[in-house]
Amino acid sequence: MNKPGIVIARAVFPQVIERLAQHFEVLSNQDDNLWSPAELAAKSQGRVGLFCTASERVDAALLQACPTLRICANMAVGYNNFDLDAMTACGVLATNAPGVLTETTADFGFALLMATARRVCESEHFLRAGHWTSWRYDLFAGTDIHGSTLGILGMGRIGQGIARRGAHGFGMRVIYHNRSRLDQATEAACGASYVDKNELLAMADHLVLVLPYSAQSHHSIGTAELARMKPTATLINIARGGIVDDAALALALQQGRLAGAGLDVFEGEPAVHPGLLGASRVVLTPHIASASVPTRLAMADLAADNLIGFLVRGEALTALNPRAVATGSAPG
Ligand code: 8YV
Repeated sequence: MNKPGIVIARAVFPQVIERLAQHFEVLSNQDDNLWSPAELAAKSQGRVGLFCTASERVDAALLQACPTLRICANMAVGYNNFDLDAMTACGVLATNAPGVLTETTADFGFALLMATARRVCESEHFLRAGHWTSWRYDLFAGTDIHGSTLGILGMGRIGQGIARRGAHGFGMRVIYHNRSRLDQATEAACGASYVDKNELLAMADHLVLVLPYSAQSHHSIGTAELARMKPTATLINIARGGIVDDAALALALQQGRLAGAGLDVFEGEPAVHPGLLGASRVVLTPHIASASVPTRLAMADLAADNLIGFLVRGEALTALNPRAVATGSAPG
């Protein structure tokens, strides 16, 4: 009997492909070619499952072109690449990969914060370029982390992980803003206090962005918000490109209205705003906050578990739109 077909849109750990191949006929993209939307639709023809990353857009056009698709499993916790309404309307289940990347991503948020505040990257470039000829009292003097005020915008799992590190590891005063306030016990465990967004902007010495991207969070940090921040503050974005207005940030850095920025995500990535590439007190990384080997494997395994769980047993682990299966009209 023929196995049902699935497609894996990007290169992934071979052992994950082997596991999926026990259940499915797998078309994978181990060469990691970046498929256009038309190529993705062509590769998905006649297949019931799509294993994708945040780089692949799943929208009405794709779903209409691929009426046999029943599930799209994202190897990412963020799912702004999914048009959830369209998926639900077409009866296509959407899954993401929450939980497994929380601590690794929070670690990286802190790495970026520390590298930015303590000017790790620019000082390393200076040394490698052979400019280090003598000690100076103010050579790459940065800002302190311990004892400072850590602001967090977006207080989901990863935000809470960053808060715990700041409050309990570095003796920071932690303040946060979120759509909804945490319960008292969670606030106490994180050592964090709720403030409104303007207070957060004005009080933070280091502001970390960890909120999901949506039309509502687009340019949550733009010219007006940057103007409210301390000129000595740093801004860290490990959430999504588009949450920060990168042109406004580049200008603020150029005008000395902010001490520095640590950025793992960018508007229009992998392209990076030239004003950010040219800025000195900026640490730039290529969307790697979740990139430890064990965590990336756990993310891939969870996406695979969702495909196997749903297509073999009828139940996914981390469904975003479970209604889709009850109300959808996709062929079985
Ligand atoms: C992913 C991420 O590595 O999980 C997310 O939302 O941003 C990253 O951890 C990336 O999106 C690839 O899917």
